[in-house]
Amino acid sequence: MDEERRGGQVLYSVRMRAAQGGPHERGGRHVSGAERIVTEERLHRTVRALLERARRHARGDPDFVQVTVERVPAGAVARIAALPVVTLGTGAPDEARRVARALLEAAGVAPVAAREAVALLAAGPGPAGTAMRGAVLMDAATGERLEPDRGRGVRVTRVDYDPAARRRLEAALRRRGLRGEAVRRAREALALASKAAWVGALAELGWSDDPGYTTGYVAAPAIGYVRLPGIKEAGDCRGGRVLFLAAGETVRVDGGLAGLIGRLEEAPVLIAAVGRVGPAVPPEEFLEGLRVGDA
Ligand code: WAQ
Ligand code: MG
Repeated sequence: MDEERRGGQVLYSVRMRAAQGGPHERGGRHVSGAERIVTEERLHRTVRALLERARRHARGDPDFVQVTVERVPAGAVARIAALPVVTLGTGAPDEARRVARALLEAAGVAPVAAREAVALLAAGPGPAGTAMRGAVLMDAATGERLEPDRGRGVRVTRVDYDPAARRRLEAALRRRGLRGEAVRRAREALALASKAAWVGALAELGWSDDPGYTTGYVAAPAIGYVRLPGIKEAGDCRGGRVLFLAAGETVRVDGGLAGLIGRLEEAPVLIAAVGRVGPAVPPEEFLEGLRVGDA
């Protein structure tokens, strides 16, 4: 530890979760959650920022907030590249959801599973249409749900940017016109999606459960991180994330489904490189580009 400290190599995983009506495991309603991996120098201000964020959240005023700090050996942290980013010119839920299904199919998800995932997020994927705290895991071939706990889902945690990559990404997002909250949301969703892709997810679909944020995304190694404005109406509190697994392969290798869930939740990852952040593209043009790339 002393040696790690002298080299400036001690890192901390900081995780926050907040709920209303008691802790999540006692039936509290999920309000917010966030993850960071930071140096010791940034530890205190990160804890403070996550606490502030939990307490000023559009989904409500939490009466339970937990902030967990864990030291992680720097040598155990994988350094990966973020997926490239593009924004499509979608505007309304019907169109954005149709484009989401087409993107998922281009990434190798079966049409039945792509349709099921969109319908699930539209209805609220948790019990009785509530928000989950984590993601749905879905068999990309059949649409079958694979996560062990349908209320909680699987949380992709212990992922963050190194400070230089984070600055470069934020500057690139701003150059493409993102402002304020959108920069943070896109940055965090890109981190999650890039880690999930690195762990082995075939594709991902997500949009916020927060009523004011209406841009969602589809991400996959094959197509990048594709932003879809207007995927839900403002005021709608339904949303979530679906990670698609090539389940036939997944359950056979490296500890199977449990091993994959363990890596999604626990393997520490720092994003050290940022890819291209492209200008807005009309949806049909982007989909056509994928078909050409296929041929
Ligand atoms: N791991 C897995 N699932 C998660 C995690 C996580 N760490 N965090 C949130 N979720 C799930 C959970 O079911 C939430 O209810 C749902 O996702 C939505 O979370 O580029 O803000 O934080 O502008 O509300 C997309 C950004 C924003 C698009 C998504 O999600 C863009 C967003 P939220
Ligand atoms: Mg939310």
